[in-house]
Amino acid sequence: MSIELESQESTVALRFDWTVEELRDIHNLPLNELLFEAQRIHRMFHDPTKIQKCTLLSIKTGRCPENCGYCPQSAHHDAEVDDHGLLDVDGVLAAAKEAKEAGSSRFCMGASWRDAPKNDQFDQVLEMVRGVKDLGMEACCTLGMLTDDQAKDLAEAGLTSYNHNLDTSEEYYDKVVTTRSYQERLDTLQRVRESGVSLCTGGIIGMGESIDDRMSMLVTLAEHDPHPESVPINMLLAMPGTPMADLPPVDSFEMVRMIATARIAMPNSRVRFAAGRVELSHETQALCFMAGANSIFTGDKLLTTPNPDENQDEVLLSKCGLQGEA
Ligand code: SAM
Ligand code: DTB
Ligand code: SF4
Repeated sequence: MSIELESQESTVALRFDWTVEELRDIHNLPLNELLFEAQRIHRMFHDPTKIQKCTLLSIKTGRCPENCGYCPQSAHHDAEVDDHGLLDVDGVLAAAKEAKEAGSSRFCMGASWRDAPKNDQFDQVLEMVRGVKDLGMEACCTLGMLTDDQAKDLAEAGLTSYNHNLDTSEEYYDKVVTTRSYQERLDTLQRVRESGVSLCTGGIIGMGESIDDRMSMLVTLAEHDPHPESVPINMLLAMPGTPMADLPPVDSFEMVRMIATARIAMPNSRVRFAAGRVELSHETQALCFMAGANSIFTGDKLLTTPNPDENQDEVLLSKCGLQGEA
C-alpha cells in the first residue's frame, strides 16, 4: 500500500508497508548515499533551516510500578531520582511560560505512571494542558496507558500530541520490560489516534538490540496510517542503578544511521533527536540534523537527567544556521 504525495520538487510515495529487509538495506548504505537520500526526502517535506524546540518537564517523578530496564524512575530499580508527586498547576504553567520565553514552541509533560490516574489528578493534568495551549504553545503529555475516555478528555482540553514510545521491536520487547505488553502499547496509540490527538512515538537505541530490531521498530511505527506526527529517537542514557547501567555507549554513527532511516521511512514526520545529545559533539549533532532530525529537546533537563545547557544549544543552532519554529 502506498500513497503518492505531491511536493514542490517531485513526488514521493508515503509507504506503510516497509519491510525489515528494505530498511536494513537503506540503513547500511554507504554513509554519503544514506545522508544524500535522507536530505533529498527531508527537503521535500520540511524547511531545512528550521528546527522544533520542545521543552520537557517531569510533572510526577519516580516510584513507577513498571519495570522498564532503561528507566531510572522505575520502583523496581535502585536509581536515584528526586521522587515527587504531581506538581501543582501554577508551577507547571510557570515552567511552560519560561520555556516559551526561551524560544520553545512545544511543552511536554511527563509522568511516571503505568496508566493515567482516574481521579482529580487527571483533572489537574487537563488544566495544565489547557494552560499550556493558552500560552500559545503546543501541548504534549506522556502519562502511560490511557482509556478511551481519557484520550477523549485530553483531546477536548486541546492536547496537541501524546507521547507513548514503542521503545524497541516487538521481538526484543521482553528484554526491556515485562510488566506490560507490546500490544498494550499499540492499543494506547490506537486510542490516542481515535481521539484525534496526534501521535508522538519512537524508541531507544543502545539497549543491546540488533540493527534488525531497530528496523523492526521502524516498520511498526511506519505501519501507522498516517505516520506518527513525531518520532523521538533516544540514545540510551545508561543510568546507574538500572539493569542497563553497564551497557556500552552506542556508536554515534549508529544514531546518524537510525535517524536517516527513520526520515526516509516516514518522510513527513518530525524526527526528534531526543535523549543522548548531551554525550555528543556539535559536529555529530550536525550530522544528525543532516540525516533528517528536525526536532530536539531544549532546556537544561530532560525528565530526570541533564540536557545540553541552553547557551551551548544556542551556539550549536547558530553554527548550523538552524532557527526554532515559531
Ligand atoms: N511513563 C510514561 C511512559 O513510559 O510512557 C512516560 C514517561 S517515560 C520516562 C518516556 C520515555 O522516555 C520512555 O518511553 C523512553 O523511551 C524514554 N526514556 C526513559 N528513560 C530513558 C533513558 N535512560 N534513556 C533513553 N530514553 C529514556
Ligand atoms: C522521549 O522519547 N524522550 C523523552 C520524552 N520522550 C518523554 C524522555 C527522555 C528521558 C530521558 C531520561 C530522563 O531524563 O529521565
Ligand atoms: Fe515508568 Fe515510563 Fe519509566 Fe517505564 S519509562 S518505568 S513506564 S516512567
